[in-house]
Amino acid sequence: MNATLAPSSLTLFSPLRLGALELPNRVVMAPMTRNRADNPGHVPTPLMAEYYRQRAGAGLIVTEATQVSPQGVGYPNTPGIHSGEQVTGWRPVTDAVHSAGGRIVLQLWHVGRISHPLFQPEGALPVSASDVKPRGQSYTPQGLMDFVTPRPLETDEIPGVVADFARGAANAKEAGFDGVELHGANGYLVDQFLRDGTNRRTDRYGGSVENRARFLLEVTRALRDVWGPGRVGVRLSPSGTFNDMFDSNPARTFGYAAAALDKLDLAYLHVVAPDDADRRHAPAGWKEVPVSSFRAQFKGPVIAAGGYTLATAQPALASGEADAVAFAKAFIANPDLVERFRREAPLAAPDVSTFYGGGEKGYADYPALVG
Ligand code: 8OZ
Repeated sequence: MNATLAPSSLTLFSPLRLGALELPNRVVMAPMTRNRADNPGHVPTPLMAEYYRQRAGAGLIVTEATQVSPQGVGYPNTPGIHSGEQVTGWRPVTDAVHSAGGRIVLQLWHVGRISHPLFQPEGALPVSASDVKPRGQSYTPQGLMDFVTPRPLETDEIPGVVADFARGAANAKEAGFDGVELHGANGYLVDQFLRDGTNRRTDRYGGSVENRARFLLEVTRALRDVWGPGRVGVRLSPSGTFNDMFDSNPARTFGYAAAALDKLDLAYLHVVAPDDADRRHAPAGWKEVPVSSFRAQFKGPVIAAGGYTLATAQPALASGEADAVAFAKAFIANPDLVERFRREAPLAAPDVSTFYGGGEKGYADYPALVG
């Protein structure tokens, strides 16, 4: 087991081994889309290096979701990991975090149907598991537009998409990351294959839970082949309703996925807990799946995410629900979050208007308590 202390004596400040990664504390910086790669090549910028450097006190930084191909883009100004310029642009980010004593893994992403022809090469249709159109709208460069009905990937195209993820993993290695996390959550391509609300396929990637999990497992194995054991994490959101997602039996679907992932030498499983937004948007038949439900199937370390505070994270560790806890909004406004937690200092409130895009304001200008 990863934990060397009895669960009851664990705190957020206890060290933790996640596969091959050694964390000095259990406070993880959650992946957050910040839309600052504001250039035509979707190249990470020096400002991004400064933003991540400021947050190197985290036990582990998981970067913002990063597309593995031009087809995988679905929002303005998100960074990629498919071109040489992007690899060169990420290098100052990993160097800055490492020089400041931190660890950083890159989150690999393909949005699938949560794209729009305006983001796609030659205005093509976005791809997905099946032709199921999400309700809602896309934030295109020309403003909000209704989502479109995606084009189901042909069976023989799927190895090419798996290869895009593998190339992203190899590029992440070249850029100096400590590992990669597969974005299998929040209604993007991997999740679109996994859940039966978006997967109506009749080939070996659809139907049974074994078939729906095949894409997730093929991609994860490809990442493991690039990185070796203990340097690949996977993020899942079993209760998530964001991006119009639904599964008729999430405990079974995600229980199967967790058990299969248990055999793939992961660094960790990253589970998004149900939150109030999921409950508000819950369709008929929605079932909440607690983070702790996967402990039986997945024996490795678990990172819990989704609305935790210092007050709720400590019991989550002490009870054995999770081995580490990821914080999102708190890390936006408190670059030295671990230190603030340690001192039980008050937290600064983030400015929502600068979450998604803009420059330095509301991004790299939140002060630390000291220095
Ligand atoms: C908020 C806005 C844009 C993208 C996710 C990558 O939900 C995202 C995302 C969140 O995982």
